[in-house]
Amino acid sequence: NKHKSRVLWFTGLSGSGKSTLAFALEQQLFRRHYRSYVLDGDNIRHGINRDLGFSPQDRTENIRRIGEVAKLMVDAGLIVIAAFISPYEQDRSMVRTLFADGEFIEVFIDCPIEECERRDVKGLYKKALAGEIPNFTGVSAPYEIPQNPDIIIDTSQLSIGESVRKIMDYLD
Ligand code: GGZ
Repeated sequence: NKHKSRVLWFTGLSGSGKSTLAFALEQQLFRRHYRSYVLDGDNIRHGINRDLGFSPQDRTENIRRIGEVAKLMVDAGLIVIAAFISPYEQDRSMVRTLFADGEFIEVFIDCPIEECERRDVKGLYKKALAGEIPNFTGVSAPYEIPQNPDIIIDTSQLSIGESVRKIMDYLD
């Protein structure tokens, strides 16, 4: 276990490609015999955080708990990839304080909202724009752009492979 365990914290809009990129990166890390684990809405919001919704307070609590879980997993020696919108700067910097210097890597998954709306993988933007989903990030709830991310990935410009390589280069 000679690699340094850490958390790669993906932040970005719904549909920006966080989960897709997270799992592609996990695969690449696995090939290199690194132990990693992806935390995302599917394994967190349906489980430990199923009592939480999308109000500002609930999002803050969502991110706080995920930060604590990620910390435990980093203590256990894993490379953790956390893929959550995490729209508030204050919540992201709070999570950063849980980790030692260099252990928390903020990755801004930067995709123009027009492109996220065009992809609309789950039809959520359509519903949100029709007023059927309150507090939808980018439509009726804020997304605070990271001011000082460690890595920026524009998924409207880079392929998945190129994006994975950019992150691997950073880790190397
Ligand atoms: C934003 C929402 C909302 C609202 C449901 N706003 O694209 P998805 O579907 O699969 O990912 C989104 C996910 C966001 O959960 P997070 O835990 O990442 O959010 S946060 O970090 O802000 O706590 C989206 C779906 O949940 N979803 N309602 N109102 N996204």
